[in-house]
Amino acid sequence: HRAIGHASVEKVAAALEAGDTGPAVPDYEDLAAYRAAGGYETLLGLRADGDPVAVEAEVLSSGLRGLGGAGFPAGRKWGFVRKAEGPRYLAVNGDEGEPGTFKDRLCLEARPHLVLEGMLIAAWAVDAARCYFYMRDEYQGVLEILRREIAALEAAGIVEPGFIDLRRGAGAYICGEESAMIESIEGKRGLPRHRPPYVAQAGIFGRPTLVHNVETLHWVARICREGPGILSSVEKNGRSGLRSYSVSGRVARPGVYTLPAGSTIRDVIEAAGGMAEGHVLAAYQPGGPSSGLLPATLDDVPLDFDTLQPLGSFIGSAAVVVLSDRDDVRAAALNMLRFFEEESCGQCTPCRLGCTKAVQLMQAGRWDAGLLEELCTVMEVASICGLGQAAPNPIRSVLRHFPGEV
Ligand code: L3W
Ligand code: SF4
Repeated sequence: HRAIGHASVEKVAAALEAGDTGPAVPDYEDLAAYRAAGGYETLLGLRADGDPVAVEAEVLSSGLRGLGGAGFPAGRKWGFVRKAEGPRYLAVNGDEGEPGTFKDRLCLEARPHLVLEGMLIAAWAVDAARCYFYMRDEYQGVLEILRREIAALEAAGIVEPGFIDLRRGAGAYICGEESAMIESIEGKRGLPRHRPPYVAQAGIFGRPTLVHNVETLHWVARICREGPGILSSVEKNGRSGLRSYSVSGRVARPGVYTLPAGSTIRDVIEAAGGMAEGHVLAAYQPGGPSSGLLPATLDDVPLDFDTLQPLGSFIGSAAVVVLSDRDDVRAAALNMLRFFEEESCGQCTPCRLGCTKAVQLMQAGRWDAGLLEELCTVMEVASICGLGQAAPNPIRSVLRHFPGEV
């Protein structure tokens, strides 16, 4: 993954030098190369004589959980959507906007057809009438790859023209929230919806919709081809499966590292070449700003779904940012709240005004812990969507783990 990431950087530099301002497209596995290695045989075999219920059972037995952040069992969604009356849709959430997350981009820049085959297998399993691929517009190279490869799939007769509808996001973090993404696909402003109904019952244009993150679909294709054991047989610290950690901050080699789900922050740092020279681990963001900050003393906790809950945190989309003794956790938490303030869609008061109020309170010389805690509770319990509900986490984590700093 890292090698491809760096190749992209070099290609961009070379293209700019040559006066080419079009999207820089990294070297990737195209349809011909993917098919030469057996790609799409699984999909075509399943379409010929597969049993969707058996495939769903395989995906469930692998333990695959949604890798956009919430970790909902992937196979269970298929059952909900298939049982609902058609027409049904599938949507791929490629709006990777969580600060520190870049795993989906590298997935698509390396082997886009694994994601596309996973998507088409899932679409077959729920009998979807159309797939909407919602892609972050900032990823211009990825968009170009998808345009080319969707056209190639149509030309090869693997999908009907128009079956895959590629949509571009417009830079709003909130459009990564599944119901806001659906509003955006429908051509409206990306405002999250209330649940229930879940999107599995009423999603795009009110129809049952299966929503999956990019990396989740990459694993669907691999599970169907290589068997559920590729995830379920990997064990570490009592956890099973694999996680793709996007690692940045004070490490020697930032990048995406796919490691056992039971890995600790020490394992992740080791995979990333250790701490950057002259830096000592002081704190880390385990899964995006919504997961807050944890101290270096909590370096033996498996960074997996559920394991961080007792610490008031969660792994989310596994966006690990490593902070050192030269960083200021208070400033980092303020930066996170400024991000939420900027990206709040403004639809509900606890989040819209709560984020602004939190930023004001966090700028005071000394944090008013009682008032901040009251504000956090209101935001957590009364906000419509995950953005407002999780925005208090950086504040609470600093109050809990770094009280001396504030
Ligand atoms: C049918 C039910 N479906 C739940 C479905 C639901 C959704 C999925 C998870 O994500 C995460 C947050 C951060 N019948 C159902 C059902 N579902 N119950 O399961 O749903 P939910 O509500 O638990 O979470 P969510 O709102 O989808 C929130 C993460 O997102 N986050 C940031 C993510 C950033 C990225 C990125 O940059 N790539 O993903 C921010 O908070 O971890 O846990 O499909 O419909 N009874
Ligand atoms: Fe919008 Fe924030 Fe309310 Fe979510 S919690 S609907 S982002 S205002």
